[in-house]
This record gives sequence, C-alpha cells and structure tokens, in this order.
Amino acid sequence: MTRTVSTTPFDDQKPGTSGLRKKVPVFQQPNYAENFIQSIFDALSGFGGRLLVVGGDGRYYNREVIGKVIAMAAANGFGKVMVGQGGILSTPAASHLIRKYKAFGGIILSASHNPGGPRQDFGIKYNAGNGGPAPEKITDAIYARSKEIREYRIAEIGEIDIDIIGTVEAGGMEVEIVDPVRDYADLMESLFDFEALRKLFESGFRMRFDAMHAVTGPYATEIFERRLGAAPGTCRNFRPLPDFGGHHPDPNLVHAKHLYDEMMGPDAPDFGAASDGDGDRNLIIGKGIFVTPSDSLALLAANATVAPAYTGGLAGIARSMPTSGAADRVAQKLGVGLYETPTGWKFFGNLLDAGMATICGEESAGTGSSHVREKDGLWAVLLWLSILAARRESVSEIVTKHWATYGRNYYSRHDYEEVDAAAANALMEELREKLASLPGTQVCGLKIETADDFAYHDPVDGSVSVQQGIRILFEGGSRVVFRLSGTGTSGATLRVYIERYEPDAARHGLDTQAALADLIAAADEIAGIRRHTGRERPSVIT
Ligand code: VG1
Ligand code: CO
Repeated sequence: MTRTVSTTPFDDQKPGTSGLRKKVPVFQQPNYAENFIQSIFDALSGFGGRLLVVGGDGRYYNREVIGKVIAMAAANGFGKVMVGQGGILSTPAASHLIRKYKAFGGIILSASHNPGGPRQDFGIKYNAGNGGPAPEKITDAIYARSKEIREYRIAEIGEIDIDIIGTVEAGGMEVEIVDPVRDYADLMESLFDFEALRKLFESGFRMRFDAMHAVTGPYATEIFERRLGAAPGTCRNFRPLPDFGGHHPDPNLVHAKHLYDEMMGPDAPDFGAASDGDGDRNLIIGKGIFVTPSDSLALLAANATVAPAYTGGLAGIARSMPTSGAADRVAQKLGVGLYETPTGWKFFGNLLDAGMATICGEESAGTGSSHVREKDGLWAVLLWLSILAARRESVSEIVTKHWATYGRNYYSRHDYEEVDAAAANALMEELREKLASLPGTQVCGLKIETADDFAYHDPVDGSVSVQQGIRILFEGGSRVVFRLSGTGTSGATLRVYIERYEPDAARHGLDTQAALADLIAAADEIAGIRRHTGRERPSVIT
C-alpha cells in the first residue's frame, strides 16, 4: 500500500559541495529526510521501472534512512533498489554499481569525513546515471523543489532485513541486497596488476592501512589482506562503527596523527595510508615523509602508466582550482590537457564523460580516475602500490625525484572551523570589494599580480559557476586562495590555501610552514582573518 503524506517545506535543504549535510537531530525531525528524498525524485524524471542504488558509510542513522529510501522508491515507481549488505557502500563502490548495473542513479548516505553519532553529522547525496554526484542543475532543482514540497509518497513495506544477501519484494518493487565489496574489488583487480602487487608484499614490503572505523574496512581487508596477501593486521580500525569510534574519520595530519607518528617512528612500515568516512579520500605517508594530496595527484598522473588500466596514457588531468599546480607541470610534460574546476567532484563528471580527463584530484585528499565518477581512496592506494612495485624505490625517493624533475610546490591549507557565519561572510565580502584594487600593490614584501573570484566555464556543457573562491596571485607564481567550505554543519569554515613554487632542488628540503611564512602573513594582511574571526591561528593545518 502506498500513502501520500502531506508535509511542509524546510528552508535549509540546499545541497552543498557534496549533498545535504546536517546534524543527525536535524535529519530526525518529522518529514525532514522524507522531504529531501521526495525532492530528489521530483527533480528527476524517467525513472519508472528503473534501478536505484542505495548505500552509505554505516554512520549513525544510516539504516533508518535506507528504510525510508526503499519505501519511497517503491511508492515513486522505481522498479528495483540495490542495497549494500548492512546498508554499507563506499562512495566509489556505489558509483561503480550505478555504472555496472546501468542504474538510473543512486542515493549515497554519508557526511564523509565529518564525525558520526546521535548528535553528529549525517548526509544524503544523489548520484546520476553516470555514477557521479548530481551536477549543479540537478542540485539546484532539488533545492527549489524542497522549498515548495507539499507531499511525499511512501509505501508500507514492513521490515526488510538488509543484512541478508538476496532479493526480496517490497511494495511491488524488487530489493536486492548485495555484497558491498565484491564488484568493487573485482573492478580494482581489472585495473591493477594484482600479481605484481602480491609479489611486492611477498618481498617483505610492509604497509599500514587505517580505515578509521569507517566504510573502507571491509574493502581494504578483502583487497590488501585476502587478495594481495598483505600480512594480517595490515588493516587497522577496519570495523565500520556508527560513531567511527568517537573520532573524525578524516584522514589528515590531525585526525590520523597516530598513523603519521608511526610512519615517522623508528619501526615505520614502508607505506602508510588511510581513508575517510565514505572511502573516497586517501592519505599517503611514506617512511618519514608525508605526501601532500596535491603532490600525490601529480605523482600518480606522472607514473600512471605502470598500471594496466593506464598503459595507453592519460587523456588529460583535472584538478580543483585550490589544488596546487604540481599536476599542471606533469600535464605539460605529458602534452595533455589540464582542467581547473571548482571544488567538489561533481565538476569532474563532464570532463570524464567526455573523455577529456583520465585522472582527477583535489587538495583535500581526493584522487580518482575515469573508472568511476567519484574520488576513490583505495584506488589511489593501489596506484601508489603499483608505482612502488614497479620502481622498487621508497616513497621518499620517488617524491624527491619528482620534485627534482618538476620543481616543488610548497602547499598548505589552513582551516578556521566553526567561525561565526556572519563574520566569515563579511570577510569574503570585504575581500570581493577590494579585489580590483589589489593588483600592483605590495603586501608583506610580496607583489600582487592578479586577484579575482574564480568562475568556471564548463567546456562540455557551457554552464557557468561563479564565486568559487578568491585567488590572489603574486609575482613569481605564488598564490593564496580563500573560500568558505560547503560541507560543514555548524557555523562557517574558512579555508585558506597557500602555495609557492620552488624550482631549485637545493631548496626542496624546507619545512612547509616556514617556506610559506611570508604568504601566510600576507593572507592575514589581505583578508583580515584575525580581525574578522577573532582567531589567532587556524584550527586545522593540512
Ligand atoms: C570539502 C573539500 C572538497 C571535497 C568535499 C567533499 O569541501 O574541500 O575538496 O570535494 O569536501 O569531500 P568543502 O566545501 O568543505 O571545502 V567528501 O570526502 O567530504 O565527500
Ligand atoms: Co569522503
């Protein structure tokens, strides 16, 4: 039986950088999740009888919302829903299932690297039939609909046991519970030379992978320990927990500090990696060396041909605007296109679909390729392993040789989290107003060459996205970028991205913060960070 339920709109269901993210109690308000799910369906057309893929990162409230999505998909006329067993699907695995089974689309439940639990974060995101996050024209339509919605449709389907693999009927629709790992692990096996990777581990190569109690645990143990023969215990914190063990499942130097410390210690393994809540990010640390995500993107692109999937070379490289220019130099050397997009994976979809880019990446620990339409943490780890297996050099040797060839882009991101939203907006407004007057002026001994607010013109569909981050470019190619986060759930987060290019190999061994000190001072001088936020220093430095 299908019910039509009257509802009233909520005014805060605007999807951010990656779907709608709010605190769990916000999602638990009567009709809140239902309104958003119905708004997604109302913004789409042509899904009658088609397949919808559903899964999440296992965080608190995942199962409840999966139940709602199934019941509402049935009432809205989908033909079938495919759900990861236990409600689990990593973001890249969901993207793969959508593509492999030619689904109409998918709903991914995650707030990614944000903490989980009854008072923490939850999120809902729609991915289209190409497996990628809905483009802005769809997210805009969802938001518009959410402000007008008056009713939603839901079927009475009773209890469905999503822990048992198999197919059941619900509300006149088929529900298939699938192994969340198998198809994804098979995909990885088709992209990489698993035999070569097995030999690497057989040779005594030691790795540590930290799943941070989030979704990659079952994927990583299957791939690294079972299929590739890595030593038992290689994967740590591999059991997904609804509250991620009380931690932030954010693989950065703050929240994965234990991994960093281990990799800097005397008994460090050869290679360390971690992923985030929903499995799309990656942290890469070699023995004694942290690899910045921007450098990792450049390195993966420069060496991708070691893996069978990329032996034919790359069509192009794409990076988000705040990501460092390290990848640009690789693209230049390879003679392929380099595309600069706004922050968020949804902007890579068109380039990948059009075959213009093969590898994409973001400074926020996201790298991926045309194999799916999301960033993919384990994919990045496997490509790194492939490079290590082929070159038989340490991470540190590979990185320093890369810098010697291309130069080094010193890079850091300073986050000011949970800043008063009005103060953060005032800072950005003030910056925008003075942009035109900045070129030619001198700040902290640095001369400003250009200053603008990044607007993206999508080369495939011609769409334009404005106000995607304020860039201040200094003479010599150094730059500072300011933008406000679109994934936070309380207050505002100011992100300041700082970059300096250093061609001289004799100067590649500096401490990053020291190498960027004058730019950091200039950023405060230009934007008045301390004055606006009242903060003396960033909350997170990556
Ligand atoms: C952040 C990152 C961005 C990333 C997004 C989603 O967005 O900066 O690069 O694509 O998170 O990643 P923002 O708007 O907060 O800067 V995930 O792993 O949270 O889905
Ligand atoms: Co994520």
